[in-house]
Amino acid sequence: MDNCIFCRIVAGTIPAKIVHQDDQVLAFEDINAQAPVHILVIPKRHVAAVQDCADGDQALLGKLLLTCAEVARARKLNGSGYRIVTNTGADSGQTVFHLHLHVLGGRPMGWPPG
Ligand code: IU
Repeated sequence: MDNCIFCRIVAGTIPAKIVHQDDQVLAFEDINAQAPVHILVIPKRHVAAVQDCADGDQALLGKLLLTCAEVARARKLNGSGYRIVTNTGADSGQTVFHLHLHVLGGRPMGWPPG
């Protein structure tokens, strides 16, 4: 989608600090990090949010989670722990309507989130 900022990052027309990618998923540093480690993991194909996924997206959704675990492992977060978050819709605070999983770590997290 031409007007989607994350699709532009996938296309390479907007720069990002990419930490991992394959044919289906892309992981890059969040531009406004909320923790010492803050990485976004997205599908390369445009999907607005998890609520827009269907049965046929099961493998992709699993891959996104496994990619989160992989990037967290690469940042040595396994011992201390980390958080995986996906905001869905306006009330959640979603601001970019291309599905993304936040991987946050490197500091203790509070609960419940704000
Ligand atoms: P949210 O869950 O939709 O609120 O998260 C969007 C995230 O995308 C947020 O943490 C932004 O800092 C981040 N982001 C980015 O990394 N690069 C961008 O060009 C834009 C947003 I726009």
